[in-house]
Amino acid sequence: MHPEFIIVKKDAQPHVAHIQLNRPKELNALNLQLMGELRDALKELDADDSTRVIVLSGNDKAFAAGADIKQMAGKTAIDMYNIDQFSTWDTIKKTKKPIIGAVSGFALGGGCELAMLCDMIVASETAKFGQPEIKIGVMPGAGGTQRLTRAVGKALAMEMVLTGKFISAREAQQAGLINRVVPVELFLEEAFRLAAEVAQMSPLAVKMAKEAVLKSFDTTLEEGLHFERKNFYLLFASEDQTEGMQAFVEKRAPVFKGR
Ligand code: CO8
Repeated sequence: MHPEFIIVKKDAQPHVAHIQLNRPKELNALNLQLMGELRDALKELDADDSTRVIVLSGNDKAFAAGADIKQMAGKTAIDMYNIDQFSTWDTIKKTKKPIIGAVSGFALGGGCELAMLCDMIVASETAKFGQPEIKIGVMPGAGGTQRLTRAVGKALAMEMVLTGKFISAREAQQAGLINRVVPVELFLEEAFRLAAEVAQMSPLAVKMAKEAVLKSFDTTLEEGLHFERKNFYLLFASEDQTEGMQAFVEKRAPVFKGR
């Protein structure tokens, strides 16, 4: 089945896939179908050996302006419970390969939360990040109170969540929410440049390193260090470790295979 609300290019660049959110008239509002399509595409790319890194973008005007308010407006608490849309988010969160968010324009509500599910974020100068749910009588539900607070600290997170204030790409970078800001005509190019850099590394080491960095968000330092050490040891069972170290000794570029 072809997705309707996303565009997937598996080999947008060697070893780099591109998923573009594609509901431009609705500013890429995240309805249930779009989120299901995104989940399925990420699952497929995660299982595909030729893909090492995934770039997730919207368009120049919007990464995503949030969950689809029109779809949610008439729902009851029991409807929301039964729809269980967060199981989709939980599956997306389990993607092992790195996802680079390429954000331009609005990244609001669920859109900001989706950007924060990415492992790195490249933003255009026009990007605006915000959790405006408070203005429509609710609050963030897909990690906005947790990931935002961990990224930017309590003071700014509380202000954004309680007032719905947007922050610019520059403010987001200063606060530690995103990796870099570039002119709007370059944001995709820069995201792909970063993706290409990561795609040159051992894909096994990249996945295990991502897993270990994310572990730091929900465990103690001692347990996190223990987890890191296990993954570190495990990589010594890979051909990529032999190749990487041999290549260093032989003063040549390594050829990693993900084994
Ligand atoms: N849901 C549905 N439709 C939307 C959304 C949205 N979140 N955002 C924009 N649209 C639609 C508009 O209704 C409009 O459609 P139409 O032309 O048919 O009226 C079209 O997109 C263009 O929007 P605007 O005319 O409003 O464009 P502006 O440039 O004037 O304004 C804004 C842009 C400021 C982004 C404005 O559209 C806006 O405030 N949007 C809503 C932002 C928001 O509140 N987001 C949070 C939503 S709640 C949420 O995300 C909860 C997350 C919970 C978990 C996630 C589960 C998936």
